Amino acid sequence: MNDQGKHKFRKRSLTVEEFTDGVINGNRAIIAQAITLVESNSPKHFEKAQKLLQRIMPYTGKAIRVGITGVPGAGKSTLIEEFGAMLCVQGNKLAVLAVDPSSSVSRGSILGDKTRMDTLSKHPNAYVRPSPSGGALGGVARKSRETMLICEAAGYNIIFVETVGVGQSEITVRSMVDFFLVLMLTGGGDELQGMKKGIMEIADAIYINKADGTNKQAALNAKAEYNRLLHYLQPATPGWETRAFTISALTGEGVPELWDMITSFEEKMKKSGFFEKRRAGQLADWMDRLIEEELKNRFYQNAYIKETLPEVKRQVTAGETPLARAVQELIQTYQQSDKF
Ligand SMILES: Nc1nc2c(ncn2[C@@H]2O[C@H](COP(=O)(O)OP(=O)(O)OP(=O)(O)O)[C@@H](O)[C@H]2O)c(=O)[nH]1
Ligand SMILES: [Mg+2]
Repeated sequence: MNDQGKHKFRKRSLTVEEFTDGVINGNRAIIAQAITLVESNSPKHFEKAQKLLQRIMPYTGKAIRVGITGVPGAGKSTLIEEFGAMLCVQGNKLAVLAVDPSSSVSRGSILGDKTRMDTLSKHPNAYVRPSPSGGALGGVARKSRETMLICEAAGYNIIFVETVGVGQSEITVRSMVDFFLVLMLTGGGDELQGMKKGIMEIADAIYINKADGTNKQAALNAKAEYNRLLHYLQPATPGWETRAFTISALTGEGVPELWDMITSFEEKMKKSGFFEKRRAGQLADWMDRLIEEELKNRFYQNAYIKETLPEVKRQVTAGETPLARAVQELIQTYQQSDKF
């Protein structure tokens, strides 16, 4: 665990009331501080952050939450910039967050390159926040989830959660958004590969980006191919048909239609009741995940376990103790020692 964040409060720290009022009034400086608070790993900040989250709860949940993924270079930043600018001009308030477990301050996170979202991050209606740095996916995602709630309470009516398309983080982002958008590229010849099947199964829409210039025809072909494949897959959202489209983040072609689709999705899902049902399910899943994580951390951080685990492991691998019995004994001793 790093305790970065601990030293960020040099000024007098705000009270929970001040945080709450500032967030609800959309005060950008306070929103930023509130996010730093929920991102902190210090137990003291944790308490305060939870109190803040409790207070803002009635103001949360009203935004449409959109997940955006795609391999590096797929055009996520370019699309968010273009799409985001359009939404802000229409009077929406947009928050752009990121989930990037591998990011570190030195290496720069996906949204660390704010320069690539230059126009958007300067727009008064947009709030762009890079991924919390470092740590395991679970921790990063929890923080992003809480950041999302802060943004909602601050009046942002559209939330984008960006993640880079490299495995587990996509599933995690899927579990915190209403609509999940996957950006794809043409070529590579692996359209048919199983690797992409997994991602197609959690997508609400697939967009073949860079459908411009000489690449346009290839993009149209890829779209047809994806649509053929999607036909055989179970849609990610019951009552919604996941389809493939072409788009150009660079020229903006297809961007207005993307928003039309997201709004019709929202309308349809709210009507069917699945919108609320999914959100409730997501919360229940997150709760299970947090419990698992918390229990696991407590176990491995327990002084007795830390001390004896290597020896017990040695006994098991040497064939001196049966595995299940060793585990049972460890847990029992942990439960007893944890009482103190
Ligand atoms: N021709 C064309 N180029 C595009 C389009 N969208 C993005 N690009 C270019 O593709 C490159 C990568 O785009 P980014 O938006 O940085 O991609 P990304 O998905 O954010 O990439 P990472 O941040 O590395 O994960 C840039 O040089 C963009 O200018 C498009 O629609 N058409
Ligand atoms: Mg990017």
